[in-house]
Amino acid sequence: MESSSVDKLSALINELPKQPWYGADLYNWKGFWYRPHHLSSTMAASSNFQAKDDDVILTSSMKTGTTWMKAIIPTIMNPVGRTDDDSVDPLLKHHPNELIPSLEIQVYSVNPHPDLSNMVSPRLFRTHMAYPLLPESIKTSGCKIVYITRDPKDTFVSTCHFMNSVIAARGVEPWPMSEAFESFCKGVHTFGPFHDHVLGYWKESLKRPEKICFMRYEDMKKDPKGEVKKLACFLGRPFEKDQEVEKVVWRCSLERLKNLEMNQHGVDPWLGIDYKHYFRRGIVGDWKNHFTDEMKEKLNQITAMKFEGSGLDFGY
Ligand code: PAP
Repeated sequence: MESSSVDKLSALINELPKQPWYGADLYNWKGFWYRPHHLSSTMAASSNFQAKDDDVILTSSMKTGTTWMKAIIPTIMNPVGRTDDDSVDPLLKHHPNELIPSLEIQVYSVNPHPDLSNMVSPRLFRTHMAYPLLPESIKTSGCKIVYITRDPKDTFVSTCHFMNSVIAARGVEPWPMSEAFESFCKGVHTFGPFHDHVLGYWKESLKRPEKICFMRYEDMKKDPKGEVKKLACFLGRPFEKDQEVEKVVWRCSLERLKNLEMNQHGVDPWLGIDYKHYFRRGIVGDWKNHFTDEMKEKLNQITAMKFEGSGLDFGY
């Protein structure tokens, strides 16, 4: 970026509301919270990305099961995902982050006008952008959006573990869960507020179910085969045989991915984060191991209030 653009961006960022989060600062742009290094690329992607009709865009807030989907969507879309030969599975050599590039973390992180002309269609992308911030062409073209969300209590616990592991590797003291919880309840966390993020996609998915497939982590855990079948139909890649679905579910399972060499020892080159941190317990209800009754009541109440009348709940 030219130095005058960098100066303009720094000036803009300095004007934005700011809050501390896990030893760094978050900035609020158009109602959502960002780390400064994600902000410029998010702005560039939001204004410059041109979607194609056959693109698939995976969207989510943070720690809601995105990595699972980053494995499943390419496996559904790639013909080798359904073959019997496991040795050709791209997941053996690539962490799911590498199979479906992030608009803000990868594609637009260096250049605000990247050349995407060599990408083979159908292109797969992911983003943590909230619905109102999505590039216009994603909303108006024929491309499909897959959104994944999760009970906010488990999302919060997953975020705590992930962020404290990430900052520990940089020598930063862990952020106490009680402080992180207050911040989450106020909606201050990367890509949040969680509830606004979820509602934006939920409401749009009700209006345009053929455009947005709204998925929940809990449904995936309960019936992975059924959910993967539905997703494959939505993406225009229905399965012919039950064995194919079983293959996709197994290849993308936490148990398998967690134990692959690449995911145990690799490092994300864009974020400098060990790949192993993306795979933890993967259970529904881990919040019960961390929450007091007051925390449960408080977050449940916020969720009930925010989602009131929307038809959306996490009643598990
Ligand atoms: P991201 O936002 O950084 O991409 P994301 O993948 O959305 O993170 O969330 C990580 C959670 O998904 C972790 O949950 P936990 O902390 O409660 O354990 C992680 O374990 C879980 N996860 C990752 N891969 C899978 C998978 N293949 N199946 C089920 N859960 C998974």
